[in-house]
Amino acid sequence: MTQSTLESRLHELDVDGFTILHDAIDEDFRLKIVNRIREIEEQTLLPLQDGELESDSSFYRTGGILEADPIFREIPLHPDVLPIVEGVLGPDFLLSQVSGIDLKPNTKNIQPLHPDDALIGVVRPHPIPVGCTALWCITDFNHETGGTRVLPGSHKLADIDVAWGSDETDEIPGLIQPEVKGGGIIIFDHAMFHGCGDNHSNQWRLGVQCSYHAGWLRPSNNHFLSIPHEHLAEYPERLVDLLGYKTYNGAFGTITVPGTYRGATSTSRPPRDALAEALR
Ligand SMILES: O=C(O)CCC(=O)C(=O)O
Repeated sequence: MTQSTLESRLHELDVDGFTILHDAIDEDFRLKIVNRIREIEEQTLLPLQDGELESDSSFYRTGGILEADPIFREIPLHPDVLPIVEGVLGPDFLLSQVSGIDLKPNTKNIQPLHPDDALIGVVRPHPIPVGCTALWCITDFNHETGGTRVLPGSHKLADIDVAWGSDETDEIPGLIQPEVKGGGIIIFDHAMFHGCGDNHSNQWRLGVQCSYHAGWLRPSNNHFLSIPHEHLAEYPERLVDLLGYKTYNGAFGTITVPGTYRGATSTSRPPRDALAEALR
């Protein structure tokens, strides 16, 4: 990527909160990703719980994919994505999570618009970005398939004028659902409001969400590498929590093993309380 292309991508991210790299994924690699994620889904999908119906969920989420197959390790290292993410987050940024999100066909998947950094207790608009997602569009993303809806410029808003958790967000002025063919990548600032739409088509809609965080979002010391695991039994439990073995709000610091679970976007609600706190 040339310096001037990089600068124009960063300008788009600054103004709109997102940029789209079309045809950014090698076609053979894209097909390998589809096949491997679908295999992992088949092999690891958790059984339905007592009373749970397949129709209760609208998507499959596959986590831990870096360990599931070495092919996925190329994803966070995409040579056109890395300089853009560095331009947004600064040097030494960190990988936050990589997972597949496969929307079921003919399903109500609409997801309340949300920022990915709702849990970060920093007043909006943030003075600097704290996170950035590269959403790999593995199959076609558009209105028919439930492509991601984005609200350009919303990373610079304190909030959006819509009832929290409302699925009826299609009327928000300025909301768009960009057409991205399988092989494109949407890169967005975590503060930008976005969410997937209903999949009206007969095909599954597969994306891979690759999220990065600013490098300063971590303690000064790396306790996981500094303190041998086998010594932890001698530490007070509270201290072990403080070292990072307890999650923040159940969402940051989770352990992910390769596997697929069912989810329902239309009933998944971002933590409004956490956001309200941040806005106070
Ligand atoms: O898959 C998409 O279109 C967006 C998913 C998303 O924003 C999320 O799960 O937080």
